[in-house]
Amino acid sequence: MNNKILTGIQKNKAENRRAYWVLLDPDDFTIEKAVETARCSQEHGVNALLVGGSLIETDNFDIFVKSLREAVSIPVIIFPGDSTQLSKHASALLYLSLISGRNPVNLIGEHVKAAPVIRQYGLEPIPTAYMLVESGAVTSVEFMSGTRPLPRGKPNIAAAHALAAQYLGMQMIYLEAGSGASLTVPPEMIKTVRACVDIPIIVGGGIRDKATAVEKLESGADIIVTGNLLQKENGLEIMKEIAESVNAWTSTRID
Ligand code: 1GP
Repeated sequence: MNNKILTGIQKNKAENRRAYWVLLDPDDFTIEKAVETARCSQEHGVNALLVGGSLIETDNFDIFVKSLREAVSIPVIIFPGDSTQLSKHASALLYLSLISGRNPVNLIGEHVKAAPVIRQYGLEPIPTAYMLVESGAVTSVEFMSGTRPLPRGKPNIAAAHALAAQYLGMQMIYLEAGSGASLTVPPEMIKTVRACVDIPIIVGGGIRDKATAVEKLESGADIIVTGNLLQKENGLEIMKEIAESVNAWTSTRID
């Protein structure tokens, strides 16, 4: 099985480099605008693009991914809300299991539906433990999955989930506050998870400025994700600042 993208992520982590990924939801962009944003992201030092959403209302997923892939050389990775969000044009797919919840559909059901298509497309699936963290209001992921998020004041519960995921063989942890979250993943939770797993940690949800992104890096995140930021008036400027900080990251790991 092809594992080029995961190998690259692991190599980055081994060399103590951090990464910045930008999420493009096909419902939020025309293809032209997405292509322009993708080029600009690459130019400013974004390391990969994610494509997906909890609920996608447009029917252009495949062409959206294909257009981005043709426009940029950084990886275009599917971040699927369900098994319908697949494209043979993607560089890889986050094979997300929503382990913070207890809904079998998001733990294994959608994976079974997607598996034959992933094989047929020759897509690289990256087994990723997706952990939804309480963030002040009901998020799309919480509502759509019918699961409860992890309590934000209980980092030990998050750490136990992450450790279980690592023991099960998952290759990455995604700590998710939810798109547009009012509260981001707490630094204490990232630190506690970092202290007990070796696999790369992605942190996203509600990151809208450089200081917050840096706080996540300092806590031990390997990869920062922003999505909604680009909908802000000065979103591109802030994206540039975050990319600079992430790419300039040199401090010693805290774990
Ligand atoms: C959502 O983590 C991503 O899945 C990004 O969240 O849109 O709040 O940046 P934002």
